[in-house]
Amino acid sequence: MDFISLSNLLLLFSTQQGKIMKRFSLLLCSLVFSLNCFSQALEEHAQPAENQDVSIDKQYVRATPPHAKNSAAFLMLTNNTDKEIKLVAVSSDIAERVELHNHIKEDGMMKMRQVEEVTIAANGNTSLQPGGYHVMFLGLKKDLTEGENVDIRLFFDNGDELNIEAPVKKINMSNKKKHTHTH
Ligand SMILES: [Cu+2]
Repeated sequence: MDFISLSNLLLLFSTQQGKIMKRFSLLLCSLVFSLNCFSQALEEHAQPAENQDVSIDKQYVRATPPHAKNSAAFLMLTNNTDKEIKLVAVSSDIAERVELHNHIKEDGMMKMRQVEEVTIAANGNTSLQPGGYHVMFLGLKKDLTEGENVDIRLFFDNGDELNIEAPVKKINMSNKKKHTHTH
């Protein structure tokens, strides 16, 4: 680890919560002291997978045709705690606005609606997927081409913030005609 990445790490960790600081000192412990020290500390501080309350996977962003105004991101949220956690906001540089949306059936039509939050049950998971919850990008600043990555920041009601990188993928939108977008 060179000096720059170490100082970046320090900067990153100094903005996170105490729990992560504990993780970091744990990491230092393993570097400075013996493996024995590390395994002992690990038992004391045993935490859920991925060292965080919510883990994210299967994330991707829908590729767009040229000059498209909107797109969406999909992912799976897993709650590693025994308390309910809510996803309350999302941000990204790629669009003017980023909102949480759901699809609802109204008058026999599927429509998109903005929602305040997406709940992840204790020790459960919630999928954001086509036809259901999604992260909506409104007013895209550029075309989204397959193979690119999009930086997305997720905010949770427990104060946690997660940065993820989501690959841009083409999605079969064969049922697109049935959807009406209302904002
Ligand atoms: Cu939407």
